Amino acid sequence: MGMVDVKAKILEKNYSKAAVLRDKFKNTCVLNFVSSPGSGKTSILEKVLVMFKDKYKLAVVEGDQQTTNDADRIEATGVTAYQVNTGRACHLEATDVEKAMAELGYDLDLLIIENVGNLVCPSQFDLGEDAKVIVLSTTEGDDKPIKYPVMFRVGSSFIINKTDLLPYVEFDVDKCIGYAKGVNPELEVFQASCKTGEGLEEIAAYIEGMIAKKKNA
Ligand SMILES: Nc1nc2c(ncn2[C@@H]2O[C@H](COP(=O)(O)OP(=O)(O)OP(=O)(O)O)[C@@H](O)[C@H]2O)c(=O)[nH]1
Ligand SMILES: [Mg+2]
Repeated sequence: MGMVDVKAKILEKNYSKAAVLRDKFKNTCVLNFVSSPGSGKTSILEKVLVMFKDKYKLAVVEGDQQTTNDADRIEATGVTAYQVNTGRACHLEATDVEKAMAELGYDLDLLIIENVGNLVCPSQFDLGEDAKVIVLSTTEGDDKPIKYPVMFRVGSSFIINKTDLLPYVEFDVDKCIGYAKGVNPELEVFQASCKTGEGLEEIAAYIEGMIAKKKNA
């Protein structure tokens, strides 16, 4: 089997596993957070999920190559988290989520999956989610949406994080949003700062809307 065939087989197998997961997530809103390393995925979750923990049944699956740092950070806020270590792999696969769910159980209103920090590979692996939430921080360059268009095409929403750093970096927010919308006009865009709290209420409202949409589907 050639490399292309091997890759196609892996993706095909992942796709059917994800379909099984999606079936089991009938009553659970599932959001897959994707970004480069360090854009602030865990920071956003730490700030937003505390608003939900007494209101919804929720859990987080954390994907990193190594350490339980992110799951520990989430658990410290009182939200249940399950850490997956992917070792050499640069993305989570449906089978990782399946294993996590065996621990967490499917009786959830909201499941957040924080993918491995990587703007490329996670775009190809369906995890049974309702939406991919892309995070990009202002230190990464405003042209990322056109350099990594595959991810922006498959994403549903886009958070520009670390707006508190805008005075110190060359990052044109309007240009970045223009690029992102050029790739995917449907993207819902948010601007946020985990330092100042800007935009976090709007992100919380978006997630609550997604939970309600899933319940009423
Ligand atoms: N100035 C500033 N720093 C931030 C903000 N959000 C996160 N950070 C910092 O950015 C660094 C990375 O944040 P994380 O939340 O760990 O990022 P992540 O996307 O979860 O990282 P990985 O899981 O490794 O991909 C930390 O030092 C955070 O304190 C922000 O809005 N403003
Ligand atoms: Mg993280």
